[in-house]
Amino acid sequence: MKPFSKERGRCQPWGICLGCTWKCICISAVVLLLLAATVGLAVALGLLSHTPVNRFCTAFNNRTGFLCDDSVTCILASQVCDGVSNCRKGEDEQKKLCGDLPNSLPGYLVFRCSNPAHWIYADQRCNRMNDCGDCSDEMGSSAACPPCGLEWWSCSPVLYEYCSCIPRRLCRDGIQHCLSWSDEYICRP
Ligand SMILES: [Ca+2]
Ligand SMILES: [Ca+2]
Repeated sequence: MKPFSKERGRCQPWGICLGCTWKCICISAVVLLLLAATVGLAVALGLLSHTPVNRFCTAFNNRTGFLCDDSVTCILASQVCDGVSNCRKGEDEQKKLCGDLPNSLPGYLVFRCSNPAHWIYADQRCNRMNDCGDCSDEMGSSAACPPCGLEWWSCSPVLYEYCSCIPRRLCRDGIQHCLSWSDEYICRP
């Protein structure tokens, strides 16, 4: 009867067995498990560091925002391509976003004014300021802004910077801000 060969059952460095012993099967299983764990970790890390596909987010005061790579930080739309890195890795200033404004920006970051030559960032719509220059970002069906709200007084302003609401703090300050003078005679700050 042929004696048991020590070669039989020996594991090669890469974990392949020449024969079949329990020790060899165990070592092979451990190697496979380690490989699987390494692959799993790599996939998990890859997913974690993956750039968010949809960067739309809502910043403070319900304003349209841009989601940074960390998937947590939501900066204002108007902070994208403003020359300042607001996201940790500067992804709000990358060339593919800012190379051909506004066409290189995702549509949700842009509001087109009535005048086709003018555009503003989406968070400047309905902020009560006349950013378009013709108030199309504050009045009309395209802007679809909510009523003035408690902090504002509704009137036709005399100042170019406002459209249909003036800050209530300007009421009764001795200076006309509404065409009707209602800020000085009716409104209470
Ligand atoms: Ca920026
Ligand atoms: Ca505005």
